[in-house]
Amino acid sequence: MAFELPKLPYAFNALEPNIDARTMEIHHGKHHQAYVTNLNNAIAGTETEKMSIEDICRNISKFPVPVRNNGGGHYNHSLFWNILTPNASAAPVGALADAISTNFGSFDDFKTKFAAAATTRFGSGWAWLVKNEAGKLEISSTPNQDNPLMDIAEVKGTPILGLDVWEHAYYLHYQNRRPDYISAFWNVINWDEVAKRFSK
Ligand code: MN3
Repeated sequence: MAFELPKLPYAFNALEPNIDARTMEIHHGKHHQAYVTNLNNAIAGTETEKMSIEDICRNISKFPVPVRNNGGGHYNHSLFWNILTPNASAAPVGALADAISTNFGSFDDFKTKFAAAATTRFGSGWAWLVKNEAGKLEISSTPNQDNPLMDIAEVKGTPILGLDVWEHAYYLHYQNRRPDYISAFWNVINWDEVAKRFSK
């Protein structure tokens, strides 16, 4: 079965002023759609069509570059839309909050370290909060559309929070001010969804 563009769980303008409506519309409808279309084209008529996007990522070293770029693009953006919300709480609670404090010192320390990973990713890529195989939290960043599920990733595990730092994610509103976009990201995080991914 071919992969499909997931519906955005809120309106294009729902994340204003943190992420503008025009950016959301193009990012979801054009960029993410292109990853889905190109992934489907890259795997058409092969056994890969029967695989989940997670399993494709876990075995990505066996696939050609178009599957890595577009499969990663599809997985990453599907995660990204779901960890954003117009009804954000300021900070996580419960087991996730405890794990963040244990691993990074405090929630503020975590934010500083995550923002540094997002800011210093050269060119296009993503910053991640990862639950590794030992169940511990790690911060990482990946180039292009790679992600921590991939067998080629430096830090491997399950991504539970991700921030797209490609210019297409922020340039219309923030131009070259990536740090301002990263600051705004904290206002629109769906911590319930991140906690759900953490507890899995
Ligand atoms: Mn993107």
